[in-house]
Order: sequence, then C-alpha cells, then structure tokens
Amino acid sequence: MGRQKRWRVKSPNALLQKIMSAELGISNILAQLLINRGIYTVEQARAFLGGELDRLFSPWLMKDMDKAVERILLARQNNEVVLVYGDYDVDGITGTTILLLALRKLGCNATCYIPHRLEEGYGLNQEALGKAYDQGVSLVVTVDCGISGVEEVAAASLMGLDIVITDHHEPPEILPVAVAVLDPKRHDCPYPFKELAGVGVAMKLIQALFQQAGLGPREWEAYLDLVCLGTVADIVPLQGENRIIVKHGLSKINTTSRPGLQALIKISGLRKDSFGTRELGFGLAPRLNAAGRMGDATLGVELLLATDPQVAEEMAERLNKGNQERQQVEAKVLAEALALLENNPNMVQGKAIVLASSNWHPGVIGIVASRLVDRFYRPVL
Ligand SMILES: [Mn+2]
Repeated sequence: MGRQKRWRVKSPNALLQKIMSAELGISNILAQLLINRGIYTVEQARAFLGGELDRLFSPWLMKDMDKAVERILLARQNNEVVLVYGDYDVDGITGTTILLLALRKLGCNATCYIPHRLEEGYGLNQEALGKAYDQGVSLVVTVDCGISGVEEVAAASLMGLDIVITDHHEPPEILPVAVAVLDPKRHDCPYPFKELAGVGVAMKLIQALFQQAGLGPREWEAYLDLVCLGTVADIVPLQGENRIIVKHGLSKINTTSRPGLQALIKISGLRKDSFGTRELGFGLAPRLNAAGRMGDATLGVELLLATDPQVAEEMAERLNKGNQERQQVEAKVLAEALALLENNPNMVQGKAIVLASSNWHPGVIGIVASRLVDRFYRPVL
C-alpha cells in the first residue's frame, strides 16, 4: 500500500554561490548548502554561520512587551499571586518552568497551572481561571497558549482577573482583550523573527523583565538549556534565533546542574557528551511529553523544578514508565488502525484518510496519525 517517494532536487544557483563564497570566504558547496536551506543573503548566512547570543533581537521589539513587564513588576510590588498558565507539551512544560523560576527569582509570589490534556484540553478554560481567582490569583501569565482565548479572557477580566498572554500560535482575527498580548505572529507585531517556540516567547519576556528589574545582562542565559529542549521538541524551524538558542542551549544541557534534567538524561540512557537535537527530540522530549499524554503534565514541570537529585530520579522513573505505557498504547492503536485500513482498502484511495474508534486513547491518536502519514503519504484525521 506504500507509495513511491518523489525526489525534487534543487538546481544550483551559481551566481549566488559566487557572491556568498567571495563575501564569506566559504566554498561553493557550503554556499549552495546554505541556499538550499533558504538563506539567500550574505547577512543571513553570516548570522547562520556565526550564531552568537548577541545576535538575538531586543525583547522590546515585541508588541506589548512594555505592558507585560510593567504589569508583572507591579504584581511583584503589590505581592500579588501570579499564576503561570502553561500547556502540556514539552514546549509548554519547559516554558512554564522557566517563567516560574524567573518570576520567583524576581521575588514574585508565583505558582503554575497546566490544564489536563484529557479532562480540560488545550488552552485557557474558564473553570480553571475561576478556581485560580478564588484562590487569590490576580494575574495570569500564559505560556504557549491563550492567543485564541477571546471569551475566556473577557470572562476573566469581568471577574477582575488580569491576563498577560504569551503565545506563538497563529492569532485569530480578533485578539483577546488582555493586559498584554505577546505573540510574534500578531500581524501588528514588529518583532523580526516569527518562528519562536512558546518557550522562546517566554524567554523574551524573561529577558525584558530581568533587564527592567536591573538584573545582570546574562542572568537569563541560565534558562537556555530548557529553552533549547522546548524549541527542539516543538519542531519549529531551526533558523534565525532558534538556531542560536539551540547552538548555545545544547552545550548548556551538557553541563546542566538541574537535577531533573540530569535524571531525565540518565534514564534515557544518553551520554551527555554526545548531545544533539536528535537526542533531545527522540530521547528527552517523549519522556517529558508522556506525562501530559497519559494524564497530568504537572509532573514534567515538577521534575524540571526539582532540587533534590533523589526526588528527581524517582520522578524521571515515573515519566519513563509513563512513556513505555504510551508506547504500548500507541502500538495497539496503530495495529487497530492498520487492520481497519486493511479490511477497508477503499479508505486509502482518497486524498485523505479519516479514521475513528471510541477505543483509541486521545493522548496518542496524533502520533498514530503521523505514523500513518509516513506510510500512506496523505493527510490523516
Ligand atoms: Mn508550542
């Protein structure tokens, strides 16, 4: 039932090769490799090959950054309870962790909330916001979600709950009326790099907060290990700022002093000195993701926050078990899906494949769908 692959080979661009190799002192082959990756100017190539941290853009270029920073520092001054409202994937888990750590470093009274994948689903929900308000929260800062929460934000502000949104998803036509809406994909956001992960947007907020609060200019770099992990796991293009984050983050992971990350590396059977994006994407990320897929992602945040190595190892062990469980459930669902297709060959004849079963665990249907995409080369719902 498989399909043949169709290779589309790019033809070399001799002129651009010549310009780049002359300007940058690189070979024609390297120049063409850069061109193949969508790098068409000498300036872009220089950034790609250099990738130093000082090439990151100023966080203040992001629309609403000033409003977000002002509101959060006001919360610190008034000793308000600030809730970081995240997401259950690795991008959301790492982003929630770094923002929580950064707010606490600033002296904020901060806590976090990650919605339950199966019981609540993705994004802001009114019940969770209502509960937070009842527990004394007066400011919510989202990570990796919220841009499509127009109704939820409106209901929250009626209650008297302020919301700062940080997200990287495509915004809807009508933005939520929040205190601040940070999202480089906002049409009116002049931030030059649009492909940050959710954890990357959280990092920009931390940079601005630390600068405004007078912390050292390199303090935010302490979070680069987690920013790198979330960025790789979210499969955003590794170009521009993402490439710089990953380049510097990988070496931070090698030397991380975070007990949770150390425990996760150990249980994944990875050697620290051989770290690349593959090890992050296929070793660490699935284990961290397992918590959210099978139930509650809060364990992922707790692991990354852990300060006691022994507690961290126990949590990593639980995540590893969860990941094995996820693999078994996934294999079963995949087998059932394939059997369904085999018994109904007409289902693979169309332009897309649509499958359903009430037996299938919602936490793994996305992964199974992408396995079927790899096999049948067409969209799978
Ligand atoms: Mn994300």
